[in-house]
Amino acid sequence: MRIDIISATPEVLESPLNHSIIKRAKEKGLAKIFIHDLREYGMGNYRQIDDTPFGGGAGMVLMIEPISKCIEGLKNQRLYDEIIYMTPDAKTLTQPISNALSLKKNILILAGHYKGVDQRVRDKYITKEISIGDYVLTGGELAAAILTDSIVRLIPGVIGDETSALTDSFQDNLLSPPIYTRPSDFKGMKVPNILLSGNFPKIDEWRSEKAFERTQQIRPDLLDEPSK
Ligand code: 6GU
Repeated sequence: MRIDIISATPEVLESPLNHSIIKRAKEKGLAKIFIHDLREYGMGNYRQIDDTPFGGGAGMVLMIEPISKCIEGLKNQRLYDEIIYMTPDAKTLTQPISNALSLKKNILILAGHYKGVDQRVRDKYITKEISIGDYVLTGGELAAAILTDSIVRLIPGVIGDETSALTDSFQDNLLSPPIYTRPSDFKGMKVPNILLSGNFPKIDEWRSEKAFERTQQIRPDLLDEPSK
């Protein structure tokens, strides 16, 4: 799978997408991730990429021309299954969205910045808009990194233990049960006996119970949603 990301501050994307699991996925050739610096497509000597909004108001707006040049160039080279714009004024990312995107071949992600992008970019190029939650970030870069991370880890072979991506919180509308590792007794804080018992059917049952309890306490809303 190939993911292209367009950003006005590509440095912000470098570190989160060059670590541990994502880094290994790239090295194994399971995910190809390319970051494009919008500034390289900027207008004039100053490589301008943003301007003040028509009609007035605070903040700067990313211009359509640099984005258009960048997107058209990429679209000429391959067919994109989705062109995604990261913006807080969109539907919130959920696990089923990441699951669906992980099955695609080519995805293009535009990270918004400043006040946002010219509406005509959205009208002309964008096939999907995604927010990562009901709060505002300074730019869409971290949101793009989060979306990319959530997609790439689902690609078969990326996570060593094939079952682990499927047993995550949210894959079955349940939060994960508590987990423990050595020592079994930390200053009197003991690991539940059942986990030391070797009785795996009982352990599974305990984990299901705890997952349900935790979900009821922390995210009862998940129990009302249809299973995905
Ligand atoms: Cl995608 N971008 C920004 N700037 N803020 C956000 C967001 C995206 N999702 C939640 N907050």
